[in-house]
Amino acid sequence: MALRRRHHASLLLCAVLASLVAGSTAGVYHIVGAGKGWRMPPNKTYYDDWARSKHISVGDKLMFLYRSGVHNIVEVPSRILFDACSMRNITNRYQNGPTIIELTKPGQRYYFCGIGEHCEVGQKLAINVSNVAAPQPPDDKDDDDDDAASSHRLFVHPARLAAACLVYALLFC
Ligand SMILES: [Cu+2]
Repeated sequence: MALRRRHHASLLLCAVLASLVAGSTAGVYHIVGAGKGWRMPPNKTYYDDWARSKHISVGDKLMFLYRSGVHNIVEVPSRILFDACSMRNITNRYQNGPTIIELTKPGQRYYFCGIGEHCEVGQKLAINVSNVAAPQPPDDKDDDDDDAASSHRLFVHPARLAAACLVYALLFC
């Protein structure tokens, strides 16, 4: 019984890692808020500033790093609801951190934290999803720490991990 449960856990882990790898070829992962993750920010424009520095397009993924129960993510359909931190008309709610959201459509998206007064102090993110992908960074240019490139670099490691996990799955699952 215990063995069977472990079996399930490892299969699940394999599936998650495999999907991370499969996904990483399709778009760019954006870690929302960079090093701060998803939390009450040091200032009200923190996530605005973060979003402004990014080119986010269809197929990209937003990764919200937070602890379940401490923060969550709600999505609302309009700027008015977003500005008011209003949960009157939520289109999506995510509460198990970390959360990865794949952006499948172009246009404006509005997210904020629905816990306490977190939204009021600036834990909110409005983005514009473009249907044009960011240009690929050329290989022969000096490495100026392009955002897209660094996002990809972050995922080299899980890719290797997943490869190892797939081998494990083939042998033991
Ligand atoms: Cu919060």
